[in-house]
This record gives sequence, structure tokens and C-alpha cells, in this order.
Amino acid sequence: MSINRRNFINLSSLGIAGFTLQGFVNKSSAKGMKPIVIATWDAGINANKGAWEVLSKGGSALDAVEKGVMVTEDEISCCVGLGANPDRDGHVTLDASIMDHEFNCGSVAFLERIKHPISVARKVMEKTPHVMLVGAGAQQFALAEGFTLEADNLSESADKAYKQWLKKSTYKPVINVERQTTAQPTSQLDDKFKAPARLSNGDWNHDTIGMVALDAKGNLSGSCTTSGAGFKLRGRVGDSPIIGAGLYVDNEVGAVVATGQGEDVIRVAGSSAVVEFMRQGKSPQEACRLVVEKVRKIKKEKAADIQVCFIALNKKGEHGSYALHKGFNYAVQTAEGHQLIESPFVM
Ligand code: SD4
Repeated sequence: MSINRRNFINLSSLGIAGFTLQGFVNKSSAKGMKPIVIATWDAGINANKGAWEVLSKGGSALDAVEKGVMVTEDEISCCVGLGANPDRDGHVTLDASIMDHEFNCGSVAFLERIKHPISVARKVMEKTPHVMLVGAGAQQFALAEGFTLEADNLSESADKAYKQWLKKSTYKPVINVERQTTAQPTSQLDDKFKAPARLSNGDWNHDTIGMVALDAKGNLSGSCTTSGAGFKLRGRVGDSPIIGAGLYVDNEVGAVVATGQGEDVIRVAGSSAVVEFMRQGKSPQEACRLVVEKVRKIKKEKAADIQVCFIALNKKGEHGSYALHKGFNYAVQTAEGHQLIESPFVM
């Protein structure tokens, strides 16, 4: 089953949030591709709006996915940008990656005190012969590129959560809590939109922003940015800056981005694996499902304690997702409108 333009609008206006289909179709016009952008979690709604400003004017998918996730990096939330929760030593450390339609890619990991890690990742891609810079070296590069060194402060909410966490000092990643999943037009969501909630025990759920887009020229690009796992060991790097794990783009096939327990996304080379299933002809949703199933299989009973999710967009503009557990959603923006889709899940 596919969703044509009319159904897409109807589903939005009816407020239908959760449905599991074998792929959503964004049909192209005779003149070119219809741009589309999809992003993880409900924070993806605002991020997509940033990306749409680029895509709707005929801009590139690459510019769109950078601008889009910068919106989230500017928000105070649990898991993205300098307002996010710190590592167990009390410092916010950021991971980000970006990839274009020609296998160009760049990433930064364990980056501190820089507001827009996604833009540093893009500079790594465009200005160096390397793919990845980490830690002090990444920061040094950012400063040389004109980025500002921000204060080593925690946001008010992160400081509160950190103090609460210090009381127990245990690191137990928790799978995401359930979200608001009622699809609404963006305009209605603006006022209500809140950064993802912290759990009452001060722990965090996983809320990376990952975004993939298709532009009017038919080119795909993707981006991913995060503070990683809350109260992580100092120096911990997740899947988000690892090309092939947290993000992968093959312009002949599709683009995929991951969220959830990064260690278990890395283990299965997650985003790359989803792309390969799409290359074999699987729909975006089915390709995501197969890799999530693999995570479940290899994690055995431990799969109950982790969340892993993928969103995928293929060359035709069809999209889909799959999660290990209930509660994951992703945002879609096209010229026809906006939608928040509840992901199917395996457990
Ligand atoms: C990580 N995958 O660092 C990221 C976390 C995440 O929503 O997705 N948060 O493991």
C-alpha cells in the first residue's frame, strides 16, 4: 500500500499518527523530484521546518540537512547541542556527522564547547582530506575555522538533572519513553512543542536528531547530531559520528540515519546495512525492520533494555522506519504538509 498526495493530506488532517505501511510514497513530478525531508523524533518537526526553508527554494539536500539539525542544536533539549546533559564528569560532549550525494562525509566526536557540531562536521568534509576529527583536535580545528569557544556551563535543566544523577551515579541507559504521537499541522504544534522530557529519575532517554533529505535535483544527503548517551563515561563516542553506523547515504539507493543505543547500532553497521537491504529492493520500512531484527537477535534478552531505531528514505522519495520498542516517531515534511509518524516496532 502506498500513500498518494490526497491520502497524505487526509491522514494529516485526520490526525492519524500511527500506521505501519510498507513505505510511504512521495511521487515525483515530471519536472524533477519532489523534495522531502524526514527527521527522528518529534524534535524533527522543528528541524524539518529549518530544512524545508532550503528545500522549498530549490536548495540542496546537503544545505537542508545542515540547516535543519542546527535548529535542534539551538534548542535546549536532553540530547542535542550544548544545552544537553553532560557526561559523568559534568561536561557536554557532542558527536555529529554529515554525508552528501557523492560519498563525501565528515564527522566530529567528543567535541566540547562548540555550538554547532554539524557545521564543524561539514567543514571537516569540505576542508580537510579526513572524514573524522575528535576531541581537542576537533575543537582546535573548529576554532581555526572561526567557530566560537562557548562557556563550559551546563544549561539550567541539565545542571538540575546532573545533580540528581550524581546522587546515584549509576549509568543505566533507558529506552525512550512514549511520546505525543498525534499528528498535527506544524502550526498547531509550534506553541505546544516542548523539548523532549527527562525521565523522573533524572536519567535520559535517547533523542538524537537525525535527518535525511531528497532535493529537487534528486540528490540525497543526511546529518546526525547528538550529545550521545546521558552521563556517559568521559570519552565515550556513539554511533552518530560513525559513517555507516549512525548515518549512511548512497545516492543510487537511499539515505538512512539511526537513533537509540549507539553501541548496538555500531555493532551491526546499522545505517549501511539498511542501505544495502534497500539496494536489494526492500522498501525503506522493511530494510529498517531487518536490521532492527538483527539487533534483537544478537542482543537476545538484553534487547529488552535498549532502544534502536532507523529512518530511511530511498531515491524515489519513499520513506519508512522501524524501532526495537514502541515509542519512536519521526517527522516528515513535503510540499503537501507535515506529518509525525509513529514507528512500527518489533518488541
Ligand atoms: C548515541 N545514538 O550516542 C546516540 C544517542 C541517541 O537519541 O540516539 N539519542 O548512542
